[in-house]
Amino acid sequence: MTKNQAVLSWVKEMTDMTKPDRIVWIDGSEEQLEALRAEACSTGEIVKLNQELLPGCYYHRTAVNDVARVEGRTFICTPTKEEAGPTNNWMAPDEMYDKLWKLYTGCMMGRTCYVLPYSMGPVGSPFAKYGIELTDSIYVVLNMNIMTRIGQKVLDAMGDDPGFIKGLHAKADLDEENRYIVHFPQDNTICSINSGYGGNVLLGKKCFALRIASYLGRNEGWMAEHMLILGIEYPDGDIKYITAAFPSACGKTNLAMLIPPEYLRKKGYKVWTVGDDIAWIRVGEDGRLYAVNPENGFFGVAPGTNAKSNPNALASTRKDTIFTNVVMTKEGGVWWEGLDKNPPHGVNNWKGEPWDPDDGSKGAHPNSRFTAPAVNCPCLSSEFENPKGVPISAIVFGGRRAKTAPLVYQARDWNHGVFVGSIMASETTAAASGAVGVVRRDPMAMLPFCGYNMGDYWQHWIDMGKKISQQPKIFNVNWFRLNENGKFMWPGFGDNMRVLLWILDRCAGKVDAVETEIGYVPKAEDIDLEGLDYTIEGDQKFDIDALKSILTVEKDWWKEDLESIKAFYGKFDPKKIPQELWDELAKLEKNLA
Ligand code: GTP
Ligand code: SPV
Ligand code: MN
Repeated sequence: MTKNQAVLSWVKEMTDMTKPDRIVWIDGSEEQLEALRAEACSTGEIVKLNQELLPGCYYHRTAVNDVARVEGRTFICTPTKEEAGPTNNWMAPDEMYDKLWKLYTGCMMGRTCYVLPYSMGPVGSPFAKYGIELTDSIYVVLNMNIMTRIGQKVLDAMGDDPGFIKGLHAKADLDEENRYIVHFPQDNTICSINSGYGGNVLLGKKCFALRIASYLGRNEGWMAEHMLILGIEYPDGDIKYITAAFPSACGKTNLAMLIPPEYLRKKGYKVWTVGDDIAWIRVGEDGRLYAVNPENGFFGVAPGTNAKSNPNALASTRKDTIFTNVVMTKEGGVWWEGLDKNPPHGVNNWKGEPWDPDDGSKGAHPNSRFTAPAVNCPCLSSEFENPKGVPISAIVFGGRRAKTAPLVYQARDWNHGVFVGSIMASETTAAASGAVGVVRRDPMAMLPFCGYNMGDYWQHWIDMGKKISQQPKIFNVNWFRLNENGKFMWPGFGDNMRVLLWILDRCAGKVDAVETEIGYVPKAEDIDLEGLDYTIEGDQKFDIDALKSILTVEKDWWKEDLESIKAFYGKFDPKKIPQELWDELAKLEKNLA
């Protein structure tokens, strides 16, 4: 399928080591994929769902110990520890290769190795980057077929270029103790072993499009970010684009596909999805920032997705979708917590055990996922395939904070915006293994995804700012403020549009704001509450007073935060943190004094 010597010799070297019984090159043809689906069905790896309800859809259960990204076992193996920085796990490349090569030796015996050429970004576009993933999992091949562009066309576009990203994935024994997700940025290489879960094994996604790409981006003068991309269409047809970085399971897919409140829809407002998880960003000829989505599908959180919260995501999953760790119904349909109020009875939970929905246990894993083709999305942007990307008016950071962070605030300028991104914090979620609900610093939502020293990454942000003659404005949002009883104060979901419109009004210089210690906060009356009908709990309706309370900057909470920010910055070699950010920290401290 290719004459590319670098590809051929690497495939030979890796398969000589892993010793599969068979090597199958994936050409991307529907016949080949269909044969793989049939084979995976025959072994029980996937289950064909009811084709009348869900045409082209399949069901998969992962091993019970393998349901989320494993940050503790994810490594960035740069030549020195300093290049990986204090927020990444590190091991010397030689030592790590040694360890991995031992684990890989013979691990595909009795199995088939699939050689999967894939493209991040539209094939042939000047911004696309190509990879080859070797994997012994049909589930991985089928997911990558949805999430990326795969097959012969990618090899053709690669030609003789040796600069592809090498990815080796083996399920091995799914042994947690020997599970490794390892990146060698200097070698363009990713190694994944002993896992079969999404972000650990779909190597185009977090491993390539964020960790390796962030490293490439710094060297080549562009950015790889954990960001959704959406367009807001005004009644006059003008479309403005926003990117937003929220940590895992903090609302990117939902925001990317939001449906505006009815009064705005009636006026002609629309929202278009360009991407829901990753943005590759470059400076265009006109000095503006342009973003492309390197992916071709959505690997979305299932729980909480329903006809009201995210009808576009739900519609995207009605055909040609793979469901992982949800509940399969007797009819061969799917269910998860938050889909509707009628859990199926007499079926098994995501683990395959008999499950009683009335005993309070969950049927679907909290990090259960759908893998849906982007083309299924009813609000997919017509710019989705545009190789030049879309021009960005605003960059939004955000996290899941019960308190402290107000609903929205605006940074004073680019450097302050980089500071706002660098001090992002969020409560941990089920998207990664470990405790849930613990506040941790997660700069730019990249803590688990930055492929080099986070201090150098911040410097790259500062440097990019100097190259952009028309800088986007930078904001921070928090949809997750809780009241004393632990209830969400802000309605969220489609109503987030009200905040996005304020953000775009600020970008257009159409609305004033209040300057506070942390940046610009809206005047409550400038966030349009028309038609909003949300009850926080009991008889507490959301109104302008509730809005005011979540727009308030509580100095005492921020003083606490300041201490935690200083402790976080304190983990770095002070010289690694750009002086601009030290200056912003000093300003914040002075403002809060
Ligand atoms: P990853 O795919 O892990 O990167 O997650 P994501 O950032 O795309 O998060 P997603 O949109 O899938 O949302 C995760 C969870 O947050 C779901 O359970 C949603 O129902 C919930 N959620 C999303 N948006 C909102 C919101 O505006 N308000 C509230 N209260 N919950 C939200
Ligand atoms: C995330 O955790 O941010 C995800 C899911 O988008 S995974 O692909 O597992 O990383
Ligand atoms: Mn994500």
